[in-house]
Amino acid sequence: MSDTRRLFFALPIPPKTQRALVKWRADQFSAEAGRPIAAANLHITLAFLGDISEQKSQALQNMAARIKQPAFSLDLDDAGHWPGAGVVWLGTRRAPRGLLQLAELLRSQAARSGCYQSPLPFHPHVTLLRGATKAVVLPPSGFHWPIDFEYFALYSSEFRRGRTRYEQIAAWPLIT
Ligand code: 2AM
Repeated sequence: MSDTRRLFFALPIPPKTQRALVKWRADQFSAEAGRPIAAANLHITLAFLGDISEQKSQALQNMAARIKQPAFSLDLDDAGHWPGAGVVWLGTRRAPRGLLQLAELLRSQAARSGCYQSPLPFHPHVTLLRGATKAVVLPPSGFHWPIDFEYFALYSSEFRRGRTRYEQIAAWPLIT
């Protein structure tokens, strides 16, 4: 049996906003646009770690626990489609400095611990639909989903019985 887990650091979307987003998404996208992500799985990835050992996970959690980063808010007011990845996403036109700093710190710690980090620029986003490989009509601009983030977390991702499940392993507060 493998003793590695597929892990990532992320900002969870608060449950109330998850529920509201899922309702809004149903009005904005046709059923053919792509596969909707379950409400409980909506998040913003900060750093993807890949399949890593328990030892490496512990070392990264110890580093995460030492991060002192002020809390921040953002407005989900942007939407886009990456047809190659088949992803329809929500993002923000003005990423808060605190979010970029937190992601940069976690990604550099991950890279130093040997976790491959994509050379593509970090683009904070919430994946709304997967399998969206054909042209998609995006919501007209003018929508706003304001969110206050007060903590970040480490998640495991497991694919079981045809479903992706994320489990929160640990969480750390941002400074308020
Ligand atoms: P995505 O939503 O843009 O697909 C769990 O899989 C999370 O980690 C998802 O948010 C996913 O981003 C991200 N992720 C998965 N594989 C990744 C990779 N190779 N590089 C960066 N992020 C990845």
